[in-house]
Amino acid sequence: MRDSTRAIHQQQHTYQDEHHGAVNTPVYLTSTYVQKSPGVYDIYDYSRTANPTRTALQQTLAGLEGAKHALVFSSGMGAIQTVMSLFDNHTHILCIDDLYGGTHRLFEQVLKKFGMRFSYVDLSDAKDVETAIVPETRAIWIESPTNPLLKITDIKRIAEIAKKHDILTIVDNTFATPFFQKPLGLGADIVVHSLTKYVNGHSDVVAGAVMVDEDRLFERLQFLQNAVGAIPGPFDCFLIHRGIKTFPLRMKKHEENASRIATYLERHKNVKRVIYPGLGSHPGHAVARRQMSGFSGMISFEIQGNLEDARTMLERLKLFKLAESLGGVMSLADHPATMTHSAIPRAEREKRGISDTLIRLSVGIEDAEDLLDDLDQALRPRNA
Ligand code: P1T
Repeated sequence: MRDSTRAIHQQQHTYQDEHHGAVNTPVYLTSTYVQKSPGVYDIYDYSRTANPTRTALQQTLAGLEGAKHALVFSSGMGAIQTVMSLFDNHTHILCIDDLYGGTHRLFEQVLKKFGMRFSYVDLSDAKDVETAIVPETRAIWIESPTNPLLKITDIKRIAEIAKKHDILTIVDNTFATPFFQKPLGLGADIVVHSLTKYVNGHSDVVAGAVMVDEDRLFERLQFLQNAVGAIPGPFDCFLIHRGIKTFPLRMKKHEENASRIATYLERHKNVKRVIYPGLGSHPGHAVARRQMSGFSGMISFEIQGNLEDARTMLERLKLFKLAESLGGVMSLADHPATMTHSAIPRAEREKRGISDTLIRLSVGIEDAEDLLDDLDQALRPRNA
């Protein structure tokens, strides 16, 4: 089955309603299940451990990611925290030097307290990666494209280095989505997602996922999912599963619109630089072409001027809603320095290139002409 078919049909393969012939997996609003005898039951005993609505979603996600196993969580951060619970307190994690602000906050302000160490390097140079690996390194943490600077990492090459050192490659695939990129096929060991974004796609659920191929790793993560307990409710699972039916269709439109808008911005005189992996000017364009089947719907750009110019432009937008998050059908605009990445100290933020004039767009699936009109009126000079 191809992705567009799988998005619609997978759940009938996972769940067959023998009583009523329902075409969708019902919402099993139950916290517990009757046992035949103490400790004797078929599959389900308690809904933190497993729930049929969740199981059906997990199997569809595994199918889309090309993974053997998937687990879903109450948020992307819940998924990431659970993955980090695989490691002990002496662990060092080597990370790409541009990460979602919340992931950086979890690493620096929570996990460091328990003795874990993190370093941040530009993964584009293999030499830098090799020298940054220390005896305590247990994993390399990649986002590709990154949030918010859309840096591209050659996942296959990093996974080869990681294997040589017997450490895990973990990829946060939220921005690319399984529709455009399948990191397990490139050698990664673990893929994480914020399902809140493109996969659910309607800005009405917060959830996350972890996908793996290896059985032993899956068993350890399944144990941790139950032990930590960051699980989504059945209704959220139902909504995500419903969203997935149009996921491939939506991704094509997100990309088509983003590509037009990136080209428009690149020509605009009030725009200093545009970052979109689909543009020939992006330093990671060749790698992105190789490892992705499309460039997704996120664009970052710097406008001419200062913080006030950025603020004015963002306040003028009408269709693009000024809001955190991304990946929904509705276009959103974000100011990373004061919104999604404000938890990163200013000096570090600026060193990485998250300036006061950086704007991040999550391009939705509206008519591209309307989105271009909105950007056009917002980008006029501040006193015009
Ligand atoms: O919000 P949550 O579902 O917990 O997902 C966290 C997360 C993980 N990984 C990436 C790459 C992310 O972008 C996010 C969440 N990001 C935003 C809310 C944002 O606006 O960037």
